[in-house]
Amino acid sequence: MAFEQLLSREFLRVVEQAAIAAAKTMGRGDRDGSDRVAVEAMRRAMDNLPMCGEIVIGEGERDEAPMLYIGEKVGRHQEGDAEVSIAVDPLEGTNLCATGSPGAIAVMATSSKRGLLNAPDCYMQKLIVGPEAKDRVHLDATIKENLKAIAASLKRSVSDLVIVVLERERHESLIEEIRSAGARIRLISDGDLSPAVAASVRGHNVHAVIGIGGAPEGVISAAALRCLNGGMYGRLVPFKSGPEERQKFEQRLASMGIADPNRVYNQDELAPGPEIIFAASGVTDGALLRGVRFFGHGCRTSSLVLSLRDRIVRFIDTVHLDDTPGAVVEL
Ligand code: VTB
Repeated sequence: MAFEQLLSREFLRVVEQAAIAAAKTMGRGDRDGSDRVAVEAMRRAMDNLPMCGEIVIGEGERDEAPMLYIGEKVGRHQEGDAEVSIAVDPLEGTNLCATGSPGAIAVMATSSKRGLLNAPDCYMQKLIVGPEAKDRVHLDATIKENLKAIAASLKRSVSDLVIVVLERERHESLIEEIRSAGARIRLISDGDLSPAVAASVRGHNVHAVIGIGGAPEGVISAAALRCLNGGMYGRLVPFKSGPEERQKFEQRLASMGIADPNRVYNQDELAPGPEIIFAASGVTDGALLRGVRFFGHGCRTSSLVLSLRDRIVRFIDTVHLDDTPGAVVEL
C-alpha cells in the first residue's frame, strides 16, 4: 500500500504545526516548555490521520512521557488504513530554540511497518557523508583515511572540507584529529540532525558529520539519507563510559534482540523500509530551512518533505493565515 501519496501532505502539516508552536516560545530560555508545546502540537496534528500509526521512536517509554511515547498508537486506525511506523523528534535542538540560535527543527520519519530500527535511547557514533563518498568511507577507518576519501569523492582537497562536529568534551581528540588531518570544522552546540541532511545536499558547505550524538536522531537522519542517497554509518554506544555501564548496555541490547553490540549499521539497515517519508520544518533559521516568521495575521514556514518511493525532494514554503477578517499575506 503506497502510503506516500496519501500521507506526505499530512506529515508536512504535522511538522509545520510543531514548528509553529515551538517557534512561538523561541528565545524564552525554557527548553522543556518549548519541547512540550512542540510535542503537544505534533500529537494533536496526528489525530485522525488516515493511518494505523505506531510511534517507534519518540519522547521515551510510556511511563516517562505522556505523549508520543514508544508504542503509542496514533492516527484514526480504521480498517484498510496503512500500517505506519513513526519516528518523531518534535523539537530537535531544544536548547537552540530556547536561546534563539540557528538550526532547531521539528522532524519526523515514517515508514511501512518495521521499516525503522527501534533504536534504544542511547548514543550513536556517527559518520555521515553525501552520495559521492558513501561507499568510500567506514566508521572504523582512521579520520585521516575517511577525510581523504571524502575529499577525493568530491574532487577537492582535504583542506576544502567542512566537517560538522558537536562541541562536546568527548569529541576533543576527534576534533584534534580532524584539524591535524587538515580539514576545517564547524562546531555546533546542538542539533546534528539538520547538518546530517545538509551533508547530502550539494551546496551547503557541509561535507560530513562525525561524532557521537543521539541514536534516535541517528535513525531519523538515516531515513532522510535514504531518500537523498546519502551515506551513514552508526554504532550504538552507551550514554556513560565504564565497564559497569557497558555491561548494562550490552544486556539491554541483547534483550532487544541486538546480538552484536559493536555492530556498524549503514543507512539501509537503520531505515530499511521500502517506503519512507521524511518531513522537517524549520523552527529557527538554519542552513537547510528557514525558521518560522510571524507577521501579525499568520506566519510562514519553510519545510522539507522527502519521499523514497516517489523520488521526491520537496522544499515547501507555506503561509498560514489566522482567522482575522481580511488577513493580509506578507512576503
Ligand atoms: C544533543 C543534541 C543533538 O544529540 O546534543 C545530543 O543537540 C547529544 O547528546 O542534536 P549530549 O547533549 O548528551 O551530549 C542530538 O540529540 C542528536 O543526535
